Amino acid sequence: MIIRRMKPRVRACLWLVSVFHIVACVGTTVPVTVAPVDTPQIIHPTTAPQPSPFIQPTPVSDPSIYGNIQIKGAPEFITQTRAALALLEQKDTHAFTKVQTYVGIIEQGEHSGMWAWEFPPRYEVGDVTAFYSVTWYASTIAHDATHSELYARYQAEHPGETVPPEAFSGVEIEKFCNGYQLEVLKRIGAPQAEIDYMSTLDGTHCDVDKDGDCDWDDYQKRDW
Ligand SMILES: [Ca+2]
Ligand SMILES: [Ca+2]
Repeated sequence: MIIRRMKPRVRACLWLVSVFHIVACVGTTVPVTVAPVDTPQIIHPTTAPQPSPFIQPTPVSDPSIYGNIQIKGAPEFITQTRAALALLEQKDTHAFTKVQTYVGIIEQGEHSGMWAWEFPPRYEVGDVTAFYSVTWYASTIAHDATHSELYARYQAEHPGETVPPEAFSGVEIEKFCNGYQLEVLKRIGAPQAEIDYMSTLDGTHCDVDKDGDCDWDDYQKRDW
């Protein structure tokens, strides 16, 4: 009797449940759970910059700056120096970090030498060295950064003292820097001829006039 008063669809459903033990009827539209109602969102005003409708021009980076290093010279010197620094960055993280720490300026010059006592330390490079090859040039930057590192370390350990030449230059120091340069050449994939040449150096290459020392006369006579 109660069933009779129900809507025909519900009645049929209850009949199906009782006869076939169907646990649910298709068509029962009463929702089991209440659907979540969207709560109104409070939009706070923001001070963040809004996207500009105009495309901002990409700032043109200065090619004479590479990390902490300023490169001074002709455009082709800057290009070559960037290639050498990029090679170190890609293939030899240790050397790249050292170079970025102990060299502030790489400048095209008459000869190649490290002005470790300047602020910032400056690696002057002759064209013979810079344009010999990118691998060779990169290895010389690492070599001369080692001179600068030795200078800076002595200075840090002996505040107020003049750094003696033997702390960062001379035959023994050259041997040390050559050893490091040889490792760098291997790590950056230098040609075997450059690795072999480096292996033959005994640290006396700085004594150009062969009078037993590495002084200003030798620097002036450098053809690299
Ligand atoms: Ca000499
Ligand atoms: Ca001399």
